[in-house]
Amino acid sequence: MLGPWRSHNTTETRIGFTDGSQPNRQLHRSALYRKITIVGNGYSGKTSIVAKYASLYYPTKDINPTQPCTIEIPTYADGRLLELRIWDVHGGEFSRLTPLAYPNAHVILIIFAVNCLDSLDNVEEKWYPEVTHFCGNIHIVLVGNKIDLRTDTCSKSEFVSFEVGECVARHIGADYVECSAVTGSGIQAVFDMAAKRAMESQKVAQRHKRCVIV
Ligand SMILES: Nc1nc2c(ncn2[C@@H]2O[C@H](COP(=O)(O)OP(=O)(O)O)[C@@H](O)[C@H]2O)c(=O)[nH]1
Ligand SMILES: [Mg+2]
Repeated sequence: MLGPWRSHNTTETRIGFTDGSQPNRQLHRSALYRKITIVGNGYSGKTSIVAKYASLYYPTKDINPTQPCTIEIPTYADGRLLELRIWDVHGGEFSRLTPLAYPNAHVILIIFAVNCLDSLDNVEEKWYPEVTHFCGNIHIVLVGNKIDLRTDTCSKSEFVSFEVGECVARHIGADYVECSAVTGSGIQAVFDMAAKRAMESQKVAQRHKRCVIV
């Protein structure tokens, strides 16, 4: 079983094994590094998705939404750590960080909320053009979030179906995954897909400084 083993700062989550053993130092030094950038309409659940994923590995850690979140996971292949640096692109007062989030990304997650048709419309009208502008031909994973609301009988929203989400994904050449940051359903699958696509990227892995001063 995986579990927390060390953390450096408020945004960094490192995991090891619940029996208390720590990853081999030599292997740690040769950790693989991949950058995942997350975009999408405000309120679609980007920050919640990152927080939920981090909580699977380090349940008590707070995520600082102004900084990238780093999660290290042991890879299945050879026990080396895969360091996922996750950039959650913010709107509003933090939008000036957006240009920092795109360079050297290995995979992009575009998030929309299945209870918000506008957020899906913006996938093709805003986010896909912006991503291709900054990143060219990069792997994209389209993520339909808030699927828990589909079963909410009080909700009066019109929902995006799996088929429609998948169709938009096909249109922009992306993979399609659905999740709920509230229940955790599908969260692991989102990042498994992201990590898989990031590992397929031929781009040379370039590390960035660990802190962003805003
Ligand atoms: N029901 C439901 N609410 C969610 C889900 N993910 C996020 N939210 C809520 O949606 C709101 C916006 O989430 P946030 O992560 O801040 O969105 P961001 O602006 O894209 O980062 C918050 O009130 C969250 O609690 C989800 O999967 N299901
Ligand atoms: Mg946010």
